[in-house]
Amino acid sequence: MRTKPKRRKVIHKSRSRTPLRQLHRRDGYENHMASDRAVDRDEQEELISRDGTDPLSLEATFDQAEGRLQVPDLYTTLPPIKDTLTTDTSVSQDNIIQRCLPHLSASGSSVFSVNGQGIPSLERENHIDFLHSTIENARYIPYDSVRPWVLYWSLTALSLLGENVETYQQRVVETLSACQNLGGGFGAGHGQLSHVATSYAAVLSLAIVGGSESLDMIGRRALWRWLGQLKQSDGGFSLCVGGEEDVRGAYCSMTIISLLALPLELPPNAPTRARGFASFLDGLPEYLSRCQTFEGGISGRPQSEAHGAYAFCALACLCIIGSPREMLPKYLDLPLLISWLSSRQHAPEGGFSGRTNKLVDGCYSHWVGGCWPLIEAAMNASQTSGSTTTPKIRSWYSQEGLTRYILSCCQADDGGMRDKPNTIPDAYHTCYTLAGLSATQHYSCYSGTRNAEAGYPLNSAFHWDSSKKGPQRDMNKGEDFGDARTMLGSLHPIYVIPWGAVERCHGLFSQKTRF
Ligand code: FPP
Ligand code: K
Ligand code: ZN
Repeated sequence: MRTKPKRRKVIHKSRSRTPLRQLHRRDGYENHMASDRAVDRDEQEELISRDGTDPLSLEATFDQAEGRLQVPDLYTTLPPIKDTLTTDTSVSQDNIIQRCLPHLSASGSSVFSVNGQGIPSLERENHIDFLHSTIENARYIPYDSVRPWVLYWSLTALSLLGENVETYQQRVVETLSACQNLGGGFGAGHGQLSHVATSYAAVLSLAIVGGSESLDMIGRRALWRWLGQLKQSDGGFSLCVGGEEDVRGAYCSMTIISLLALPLELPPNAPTRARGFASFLDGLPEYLSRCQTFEGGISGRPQSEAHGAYAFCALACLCIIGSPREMLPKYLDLPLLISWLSSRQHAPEGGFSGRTNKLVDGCYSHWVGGCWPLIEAAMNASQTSGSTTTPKIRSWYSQEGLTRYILSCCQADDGGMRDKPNTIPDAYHTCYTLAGLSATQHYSCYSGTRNAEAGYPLNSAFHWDSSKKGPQRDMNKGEDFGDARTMLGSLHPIYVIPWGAVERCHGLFSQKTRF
């Protein structure tokens, strides 16, 4: 176990912490499924009276912003067009802008050093410390419902930060052995019902730490039989036996099936065999297609609201079934999807929201940001066979904006990454903000030539390559806007684990297509 290094806090600006930070500092564990601890209206009013300044007045913020000249206006000024109708939604949006502006203009980060362009440094050592202690704390009761997830989020984030996570092999195997059920799959803890999301997190965690013991402990035959019970007659998958169904079920199931090279044919006990299904793939792309909404985004189930997290699940699942160039245009209205995805990035905040009329949140750096490489791969289809490093379609979102949001607004003072300023950092947001930041630094490219190749039939996900874009290089502008110290490792665009972990898993199991 590493010893805690000395904090390298650089006090860059003469300002002390803003009252906002002191007022709303709370402790405790937050996972994304809990409601966000946003500063609400009452708190805003309390803040105005204590501080004596109105946080909704731009001037008050800007007068104190010493470094603002270094930051482009796009990230320091209000959007040029404002609807005059005031609603709860518009007030929340106004408030979040005011919470982000001091951070974006480099006046709010009292503890981070900023570069010449007003972008704070990545507080690597603090985040590493935060993640190691999160794994350490995962033994306690509050983590009972998310333990495999906490391992996955922490291990993925530590890998991105360049830490060697093999040291966790033994502990991960022990923890997850207790979660595995004889009837197949993993629950969140000992004696808990198997769930496809915890099974996904468990399988990915075992792949990340590596070692023969880790991957060999997975009961593949039981897992295959259990997954057969999740397959539904509309083509999708439920999350647990007899439980709800949404696109997470489809993505998590297909991730497990393809990474572990489980047979695609449904096990004999699968209920949908009686409905004429023979394969896990039957009706699946058509089901995902039905989840695209009138807005162009993708919802958790047909006839529901489009959300970035479900969009990633559906796109990644389609890219497991086949190549992006074949699957995405065939099953989705791509222009409409691109339009909706583009609307997820906000200015001046720079980050992504998960859905229309909602707020930016660091975790969508991955859920929304992770959709883009998959779409770009579909759009670059005609060119990829030539070169993987000079794509025709460069990034369709502002990488600079996202980088600014992540580094300015999502880094908690004492380590860990958060949803937005004044929320509590957690492993979930640390994982997905760093994954999003990493995707601005590396270009993922589909390199396969055809859909089905010899050997295991689901090969598409194993035909991706990664190349470095360079430190914080904006693919569209060709300019550097960050520095090399923010560079992170890269992740596989579909499995969201380090490339080596994917290769290890595929290498082992694609040879073992029989149990
Ligand atoms: C809304 O939360 C969130 C959702 C509707 C989807 C959550 C799903 C995930 C995070 C994806 C899980 C993926 C896997 C692979 C298991 P909210 O209302 O608190 O947030 P919002 O205001 O940003 O929409
Ligand atoms: K949220
Ligand atoms: Zn979030």
